[in-house]
Amino acid sequence: MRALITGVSGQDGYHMAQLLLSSGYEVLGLTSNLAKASLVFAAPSFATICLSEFDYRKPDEIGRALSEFEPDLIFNFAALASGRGMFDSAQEMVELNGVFVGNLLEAIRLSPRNDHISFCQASSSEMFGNVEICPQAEDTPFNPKSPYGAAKLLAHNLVKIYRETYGIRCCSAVLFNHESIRRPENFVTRKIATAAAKIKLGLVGQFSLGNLGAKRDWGYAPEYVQAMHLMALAPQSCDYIVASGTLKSVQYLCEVAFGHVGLDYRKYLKVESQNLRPIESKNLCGDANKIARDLGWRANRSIDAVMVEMVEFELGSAQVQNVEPAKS
Ligand code: G4F
Repeated sequence: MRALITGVSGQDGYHMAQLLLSSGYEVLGLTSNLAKASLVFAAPSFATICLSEFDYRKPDEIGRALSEFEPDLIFNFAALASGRGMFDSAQEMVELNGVFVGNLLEAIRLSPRNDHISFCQASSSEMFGNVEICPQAEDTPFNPKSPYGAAKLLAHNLVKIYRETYGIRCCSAVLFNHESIRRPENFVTRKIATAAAKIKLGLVGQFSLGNLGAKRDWGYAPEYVQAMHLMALAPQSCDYIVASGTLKSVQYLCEVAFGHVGLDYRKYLKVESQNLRPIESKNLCGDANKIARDLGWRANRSIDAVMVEMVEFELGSAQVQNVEPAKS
């Protein structure tokens, strides 16, 4: 089997590549930054991944990639994300997170192999915005509050339209927050884990966050790509909520991470307005019963365990970076 992954060097692209390669797939990873992707996949375990530089603004390129590589499965993680950046450049956001998915679906529709392709889109809980209904299920109405959420909703709707109108095998996974050691530095879990490790090692004296009271439904990224893999293989294409069903605050994550290294986060934290959002999506908590019923998927690893794993990883990385170079 052949799988194509867009946005391959991001957190989810990385975990999906790892899952598929270990399951025997041939994998083509598309990236807008080949140098970065080559570093990400430099480990010997990734020797067989094929990486290709890709311009997401050129609609023809995706058609060419489909006809040259002939994938059976396609996973789209190419997206501008995130953090406060959910409110940056609405135009770029709509082009990459929305219009590109339209181009991808159109390329699948026009492919002579379209019967053999199954496509899974990484949708987002940000599409719900500030919802009254909690938890959110597949039939909860969307009401995005950020350009990021609005662009993801465009893509989500296009997937549904191509499935229902043209019979394309395509689905969207409505992913709630999911974390791992591959999270980029601008996300709150990574910020907290790095701060706990560096403060413990005496490398920095303080750290800054925004809204400590913000609550999210946090899960473990490697499990969430497993859910998408199951969805892409399912005989019936269908959208699913992929979530843990548990709400925790940013403050709670600080307590877990700093508690793990025996520190009180309150002594080191500065709340800074630059980390606050113009609007905060609220009550984002997913009801993942449908995917549990249909495909047997459930979130297992708690965010507490994920935070501990992230702190341990950061302790290891910070120590390696601070080892004195050997004297010749
Ligand atoms: O870690 P975050 O930046 O993730 P966010 O914005 O929720 O986005 C992630 O989850 C979405 C799914 O719901 C995905 F669509 C998206 O691609 C991405 O995976 O922020 C989480 C929470 C927010 O409530 C934010 O206000 O943490 C709060 N927060 C508090 N202080 C902070 C900070 N977030 C960041 N990034 N930095 C802070 O200093």
